[in-house]
Formats: sequence, C-alpha cells, structure tokens
Amino acid sequence: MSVKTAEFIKGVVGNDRILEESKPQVAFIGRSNVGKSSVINSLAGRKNLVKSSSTPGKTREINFFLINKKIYLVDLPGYGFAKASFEQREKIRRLILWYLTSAEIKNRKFILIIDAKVGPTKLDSEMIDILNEYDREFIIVANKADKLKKSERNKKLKEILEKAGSKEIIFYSAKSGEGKGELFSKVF
Ligand SMILES: Nc1nc2c(ncn2[C@@H]2O[C@H](COP(=O)(O)OP(=O)(O)OP(=O)(O)O)[C@@H](O)[C@H]2O)c(=O)[nH]1
Ligand SMILES: [Mg+2]
Repeated sequence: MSVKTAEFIKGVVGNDRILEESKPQVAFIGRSNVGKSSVINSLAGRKNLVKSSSTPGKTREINFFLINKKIYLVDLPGYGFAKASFEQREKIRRLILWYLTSAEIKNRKFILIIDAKVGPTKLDSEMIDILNEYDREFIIVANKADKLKKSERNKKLKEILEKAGSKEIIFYSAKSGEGKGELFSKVF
C-alpha cells in the first residue's frame, strides 16, 4: 500500500459519530513531546499533516486523520506534561481513558510511543497496564532511536521488554526514518 491521500477530518473531545464509523482506527498514544505527531507525519509521508512542535502539550483534542479514505490515524493528546496544571492534566488523562475504554469503537489498535532513550516511565507503565486490562491490541514504538548509540540498544531493549511484558517493540526514528517500513506494515 502507498499513501495516496491524507486529510485532517476533525478533532473531538467527547462522543461523536466518527467513533461509530466502521473504518479501522489506529491510535497513537504516549507522553507529551514523545513524537506522536511526528510519527504520524512520517508514516503518512507528509511533513505537516499533523502539527508537531517543540512546545509540548499543544494537542488537547483527539484528532482524526483519514488515509486513502479508508483508515483513520488517531492522534491522542500527550499525557504527563509537567508544566500543565493539575486540572489540565486530569482533563487530558480522562480524555485518553475515555477513548481507550470506549466500547463503541470496534476495529481499532494502539501504537504506544515511548522515548527510546528514556525508556518506559511510570506513566507509560500505567498506560500499558490499562491497555492490557482492557485487552486492547497494541504495539510499542520506541521513538527518537536516533538519540541512542548502537551499543545502548540491547540494554534498552531488555529494559523495555521487562517493564512492558513480552510485547513487540519497534525502534523508530521520525527523524531518520528508521523503523518506518516495519511500522508501516503493522499499521496499514
Ligand atoms: N531526535 C528526534 N526528535 C524527534 C523525533 N520525533 C519527534 N522529535 C521531536 O520531538 C518534539 C516533539 O515532537 P511531536 O511530534 O510534536 O510530539 P508529540 O508527542 O506529538 O507532542 P504533544 O502533541 O505535545 O503531545 C519535536 O521537537 C520533534 O521534532 C525523532 O525521532 N528524533
Ligand atoms: Mg502532538
């Protein structure tokens, strides 16, 4: 498959008919600033389909992007943005949990993005627990792998596997394009 069309459809903060559509949804979830928007752009082969920014915490809605008129890539707001107020963080946390636990969406999988260098944080581990609890299908993507020395890889991989359980991990770099083919084939 190749990406022929990629378009922003809408941002939602609660119930919406888009959730009940039968098209598959692939949702990107992860800490603020981990590179969710950049990963979506790199997969779609578009520089600015999703706004990525050096100011974290910009995305506050659940944004839907339609690829080739048949599959949604879903950009969730990032959790754990330290500079946001408690209320703002709670609001985002509730929104993520609402989407994650929502039963209407039938055909859906999750791409959990973590920072390859930092490894899974406490909040990432919590998210993994919730995904497992609700029996959601997910893949872990370790983004910003370009920041990792080759010699650090195995150690990091072991650390991530330990904390995440025996899940599949893809080392990825939205910057260099590493891992793109592998993730692409899982998403589409
Ligand atoms: N070195 C490196 N930097 C990256 C990579 N992916 C993203 N970044 C940078 O990380 C910053 C955050 O990227 P975003 O894609 O906006 O992150 P996000 O997860 O969507 O952030 P929020 O929407 O705020 O939650 C930007 O400055 C990107 O340029 C990567 O693979 N390697
Ligand atoms: Mg973003």
